[in-house]
Amino acid sequence: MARNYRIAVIPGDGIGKETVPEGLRVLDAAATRFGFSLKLDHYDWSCETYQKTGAMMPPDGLDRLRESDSIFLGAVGWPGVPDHVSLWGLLIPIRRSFDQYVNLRPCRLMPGARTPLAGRTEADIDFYVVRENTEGEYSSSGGRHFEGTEREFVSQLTVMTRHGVDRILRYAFELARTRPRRHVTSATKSNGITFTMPYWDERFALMAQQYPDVSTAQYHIDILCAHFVQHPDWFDVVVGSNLFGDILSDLGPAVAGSIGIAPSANINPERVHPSMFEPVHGSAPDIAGRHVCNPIGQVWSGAMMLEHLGEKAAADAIVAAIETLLREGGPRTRDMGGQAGTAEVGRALAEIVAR
Ligand code: GGG
Repeated sequence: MARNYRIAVIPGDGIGKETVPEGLRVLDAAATRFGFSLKLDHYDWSCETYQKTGAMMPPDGLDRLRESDSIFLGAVGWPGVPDHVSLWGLLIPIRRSFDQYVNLRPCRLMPGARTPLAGRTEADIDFYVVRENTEGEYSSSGGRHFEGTEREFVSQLTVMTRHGVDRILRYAFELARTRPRRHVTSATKSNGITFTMPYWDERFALMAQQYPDVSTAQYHIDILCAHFVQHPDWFDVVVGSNLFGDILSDLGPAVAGSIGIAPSANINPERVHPSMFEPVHGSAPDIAGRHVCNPIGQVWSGAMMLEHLGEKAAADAIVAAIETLLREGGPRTRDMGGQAGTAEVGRALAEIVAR
């Protein structure tokens, strides 16, 4: 049977416009080698769209995306448009409308990558951050009150539903069962935040009872950040709320050598809706337009997309190509100590995948 996949492509802002073409180049090489095809629908939605039209995407944007098997996204955010406007205008509506409640973010020290942690090897840094992706601290509930007066104050609600907490915890435990160590760490801050975080802890303890074969640990987010740096080998699957998961999944790749290589998947595990694949990094206005950014996070996100689509062999070939390139001293961008441009790395990866 012909394997054809329809992919919505949104480069977005800044370096997203430079990394997405390299991601597509490598996906194209994988499609040719493994005998499937990708039909691409290109959408130029970005902060520029917002500046021209007052919205990050057109009114029928979500309906258009609904037609796709997956969404391949670059980065969102650009100076001149407040970050919360761009995020809530594009990324968050997609995550929420398509119930992409899992944000899966692998953190691995790749062969040949340089960790800032002295003496650490590949075996020491290899874990997943599982971030809750549709509720928690990212809530639109709150307000600005007594604006412009001395009594001015702002508030924002954190929303944790039993349904939302349980399903992300279950995903983390199920993921742990697929891994040799079978260990889940939970991140909260239950001493300072007295309703939502203790509730998460309670649900975590109950979920753990259903997985006696999985060991667990629980830390406050502050000391957990310290442990990421001092003891990255303690971690296997780390599950956290929307905000804590976001923070940990920048810190994780930083200890693994570069946030430029970190991929992520926004997954609707039930496959009722399309899932979305994007690098962890943002639009990086400081280096955008210079074609020096690292495309590996985008390329690796493409591998996660193929795995989700059922093209496991092609996904594995892309990850193996990244490992080969880094292990064998292939071209690398400045964030990894090299001098290569974005396209040079993309071309080298596509060449290895095609072999
Ligand atoms: N490619 C990821 C990206 O553009 N991130 C922008 C950002 O600020 N994301 C926040 C989030 O993931 O919640």
